[in-house]
Amino acid sequence: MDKKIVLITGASSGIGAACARIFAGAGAKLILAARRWQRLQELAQELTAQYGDDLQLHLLQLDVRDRLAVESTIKNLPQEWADIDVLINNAGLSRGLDKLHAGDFQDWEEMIDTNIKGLLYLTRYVVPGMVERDRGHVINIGSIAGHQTYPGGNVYCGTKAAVKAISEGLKLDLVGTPIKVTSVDPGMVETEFSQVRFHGDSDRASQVYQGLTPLTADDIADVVFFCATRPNHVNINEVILMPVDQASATLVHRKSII
Ligand code: NDP
Ligand code: 8X3
Repeated sequence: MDKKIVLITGASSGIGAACARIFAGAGAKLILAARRWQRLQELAQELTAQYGDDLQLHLLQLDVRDRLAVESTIKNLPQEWADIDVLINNAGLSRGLDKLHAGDFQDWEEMIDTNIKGLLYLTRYVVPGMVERDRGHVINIGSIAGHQTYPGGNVYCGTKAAVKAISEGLKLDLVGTPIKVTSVDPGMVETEFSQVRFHGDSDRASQVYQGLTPLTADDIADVVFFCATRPNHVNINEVILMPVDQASATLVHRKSII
């Protein structure tokens, strides 16, 4: 990974921030993107304090839903940041857990625009450069929600099923090039994910993980890093990982609380 350029979307929190930490430790040059500028700056300060001035960082305030912003941001990257080696399409979110027939249109738009269209925009603007340079790796963060639908998951699960299909499609379309495509598909990971899903209702969010040991963002970053560091001829297509306390999208074991 030394001096390879790694672009991580959704780096201001959770899995994206954990990926930034592990790739920074391996000497990668990091492009960190998210909407919350302050959070990106805090992460940059933390990483610089840990790894010193050798660490090269480029921060982007970017909403992945904005196609024109994605286009101009990628096309106008400074020369020394333009040759992206690894794209980690991590930015994503769930909104609500309503039944489909009671669903909120704004929640739907946000999930579809971020999880599907945002991922497509980054891919569309970054991958041509990878093809030209004859090297690169796209790592999409999918979910078990793309493999199994759960009650109330309807549109979120639909977006992650789309990510699964898009990852498979990209792999098919890039065959004959050395570019790798991977989907890392976790079960329950304790991040800000549930806070965002429940629009900031912290009590409801913490109940999601009550009585079980969820995965951590670092667990996912570890797997992403493994996938990114295989020999040139090895492509990890898909990794599904869950906490030991989880057997499927709908079956988890919770220790009883007295
Ligand atoms: P977090 O809420 O902690 O992080 C989500 C990240 O996505 C934030 O950095 C946020 O940054 C960014 N993001 C959201 N919308 C946009 C946008 N429009 N433009 C740019 N960045 C955006 O959750 P996780 O770390 O858990 O989620 C990361 C990925 O992992 C998501 O794709 C999620 O679906 C997936 N996932 C999560 C699981 C879990 O249980 N936590 C399980 C399986 C998959 P900002 O708000 O600053 O823009
Ligand atoms: C996040 C995992 O099960 O909440 O993608 O959908 S789940």
